[in-house]
Amino acid sequence: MTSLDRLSPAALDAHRVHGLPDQVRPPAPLDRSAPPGIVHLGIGAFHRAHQAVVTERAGAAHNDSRWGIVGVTQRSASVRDQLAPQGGLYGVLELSQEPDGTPRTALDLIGSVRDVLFPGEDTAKVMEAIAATPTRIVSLTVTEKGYRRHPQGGPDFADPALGHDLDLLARELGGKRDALATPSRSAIGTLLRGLAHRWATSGAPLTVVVCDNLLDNGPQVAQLVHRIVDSSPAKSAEAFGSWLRESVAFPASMVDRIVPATTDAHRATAEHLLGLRDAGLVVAEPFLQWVIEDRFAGPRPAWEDGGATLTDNVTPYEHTKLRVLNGTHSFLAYAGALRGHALIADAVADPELNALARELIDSDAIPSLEKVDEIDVEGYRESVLERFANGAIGHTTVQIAMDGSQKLPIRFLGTAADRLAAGAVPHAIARAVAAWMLYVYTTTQDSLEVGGTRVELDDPLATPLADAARGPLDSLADRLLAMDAIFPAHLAEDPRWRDAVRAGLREVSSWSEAPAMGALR
Ligand code: CS2
Repeated sequence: MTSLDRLSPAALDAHRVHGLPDQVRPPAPLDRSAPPGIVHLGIGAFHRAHQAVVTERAGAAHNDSRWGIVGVTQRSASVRDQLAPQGGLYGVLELSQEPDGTPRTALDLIGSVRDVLFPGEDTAKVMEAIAATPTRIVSLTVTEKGYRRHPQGGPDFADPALGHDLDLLARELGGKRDALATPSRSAIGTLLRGLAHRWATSGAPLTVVVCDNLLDNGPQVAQLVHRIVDSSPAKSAEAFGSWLRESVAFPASMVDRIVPATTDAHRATAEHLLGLRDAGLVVAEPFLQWVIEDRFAGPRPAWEDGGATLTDNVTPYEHTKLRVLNGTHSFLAYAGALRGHALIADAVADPELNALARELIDSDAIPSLEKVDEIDVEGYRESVLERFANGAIGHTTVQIAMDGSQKLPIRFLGTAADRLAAGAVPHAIARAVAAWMLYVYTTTQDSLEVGGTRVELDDPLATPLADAARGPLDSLADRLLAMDAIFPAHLAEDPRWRDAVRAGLREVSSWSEAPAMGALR
């Protein structure tokens, strides 16, 4: 444990008198006592390296202190315990490489987070924060699984966590405040209950900015929210639903920045640069993109002056990013792990995988996209592969491989369906799905080792996936394609798709340079 002082506004002020290194960018000199204008659900590393940075830069550009962020954690109090002693202050360590491989580092100190709440102990405060009049925006990064959607679309009303939260919502809509402090069990439950509390108190308009990797994310979440409220048995649900439709906007947004898990080596690099200990440090590449539909119910930060793009049509940017970047990312994660690559940078440096990644982009992803003048897809392909090659950030294949059952429909299956509808067989996407299948097969048989570590399947559907994966390898594709929680019937029953996935599985199972796949010996 280092003996350095802990980062905080006071420690930084005392420390700055000695001057900060050029690579350290200090926080914006804003009034941190001003009432926060944003509540963010899911204050994980991605939010702190992305929206919170753009919000800080926008505030600095206009000396505008209205947009402090109240962060809400999901599963634990760790981020609150990291940031509270630091007054919300933390660093974003930017890591990249010069063309000759020399590491390039910078450290952004971010002060836009004003408070962090853990619903397990602070639910009433979360509800009050969402309802507070100065709050104009609620944003979310709760990952694909946080919305509790049914695989075939719409809310998953059979989900026990959602059911628990809808009971609490019904109580609040019935005017009972006794459950206000009871924690929700889902992120969308927290959102709904906070909106209900706002409706029941100030009724002030609000904008919900979804920042997760979902297609058409804002409108999709709006539909979920409306369908859930319309299904509520509470007498006042209809009035609440009308308020939602009239006063709460759900613009779409596309977010992009590669943010790996923070390691002790990252923390040591930041401490060496800053001279203070930062328990809330996050790590990122220099690249950052945020494209937001300019449809707000009230005031917003001047995010365009913090690096974001405001537009009236996010869809082409979303589709391009999810299918080209995230689809290739997931392919390299599964294929890379199967071939023993611990890092994405190693997987994309593997000549065979690099060629297959390019084939996925050129043969399937790009042809499935609507052509728009604003996006140079070939240039985007090169920039994505170059970003993946950034070995300085240490982005692991296993981190990206997480939650495949939630990511496949968004990153692979939409592309596959569009290509089949166009009369083409998406062989590259089928190969990527096959790599995921083999990843499921080997990890659930406890026989995949990457970087000297046994890999476990980290997925909300890990149990049914393990059940389906059990059995002979040559019928694995049929067993997994039969899972309607992942594969829609129109796709799973298409013989062209089935044949392509089976062929893909034979191919990836034959990779001789795959030391990692013990199960196939
Ligand atoms: C990654 C994304 O973990 C993953 O699934 O593909 O987090 C990716 O790094 C971001 O979407 C990049 O913007």
